[in-house]
Amino acid sequence: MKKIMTLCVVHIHPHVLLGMKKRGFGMGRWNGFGGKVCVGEDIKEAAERELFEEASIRARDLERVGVVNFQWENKPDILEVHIFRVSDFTGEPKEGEEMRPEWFSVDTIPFHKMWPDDAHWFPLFLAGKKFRGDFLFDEKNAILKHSLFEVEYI
Ligand code: 6OG
Repeated sequence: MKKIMTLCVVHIHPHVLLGMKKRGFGMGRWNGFGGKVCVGEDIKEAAERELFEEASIRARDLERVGVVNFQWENKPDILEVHIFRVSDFTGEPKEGEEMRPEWFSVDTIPFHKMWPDDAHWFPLFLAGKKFRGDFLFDEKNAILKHSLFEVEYI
């Protein structure tokens, strides 16, 4: 089954805002803010809602820049994650039940404490490119196979 998800990375150069996931899927990793798309909302609305729920900020400028599919060996689910760049927002990032937000310099992004796919697509993201990709993981969340390419339109 395919699950549509969102992921917002706030990028105000030379910094990005990431959140430490405190519970559930991806716990203990830094990531952007996002989650599942609910019935009755479009993907962008879901991205805005999740950003507010997890970081207490409202996107003023967000653009979809990537779509990446994640799959695990011997598992039927496909996560189709829509990645957004947030270049302007209102409010102050605040810790919530799920995420602890923190600013990082683009030179010191903590890839060793992030999903392993991030080291692949973040350079494209930071360079302002649009991209599509597919990643296959094993049961220990190591990448078995991947493809990633830049696109003009997303
Ligand atoms: P909840 O389950 O908390 O949403 N997500 C991933 N993000 C990255 N960078 N890499 C992955 O590789 C990911 N798999 C899922 C999508 C989970 C959040 O985690 C993202 C959502 O923003 C496997 O509702």
